[in-house]
Amino acid sequence: MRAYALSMVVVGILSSASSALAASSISSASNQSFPVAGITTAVATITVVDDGVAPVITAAGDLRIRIPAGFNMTWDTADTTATIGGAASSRVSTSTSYEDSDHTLVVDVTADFGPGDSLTISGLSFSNFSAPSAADNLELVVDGSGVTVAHDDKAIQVVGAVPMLPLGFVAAWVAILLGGGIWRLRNA
Ligand SMILES: [Ca+2]
Repeated sequence: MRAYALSMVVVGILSSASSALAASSISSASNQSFPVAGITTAVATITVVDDGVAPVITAAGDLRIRIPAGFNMTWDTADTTATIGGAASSRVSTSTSYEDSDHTLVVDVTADFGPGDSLTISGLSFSNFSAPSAADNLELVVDGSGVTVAHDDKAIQVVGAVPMLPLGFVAAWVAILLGGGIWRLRNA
């Protein structure tokens, strides 16, 4: 048990050291929360910024944005065209593809990024909110190894659906209760 705890500390130190080295970043415009079984929903604009000194996003490695393993939603794979902006917009293709059972968005990088190059990605959607998932973060992957180099500083979560009464049903009951009250006042 003690050895396990120690190894977790070592892993923690190593992972914080590697994230300190990789200064590329990913940031969604906002947190997003989705109801279970909710409709396909547009992603908040995602901004990716490469390291200001030693860029790591390359034509060979491409750029992947991954929904965490076990998180109960997918990218909307019917949408294969992203809206791309930012200084590095000419260095990627707007045509998207998906991997990893639709958990990973692949953006084809066509030319290596320069120091501090930024990219915005929008016009895509999330789908298949199959069950509740606790708040988590999108992951940025910049080569085929699948290693996460940065986590989104905003959160995603799937929340249990709140049962909704049809509006007409609610309105009818309000009318009945009000009507009953008025009848009682008149007949008091
Ligand atoms: Ca490429």
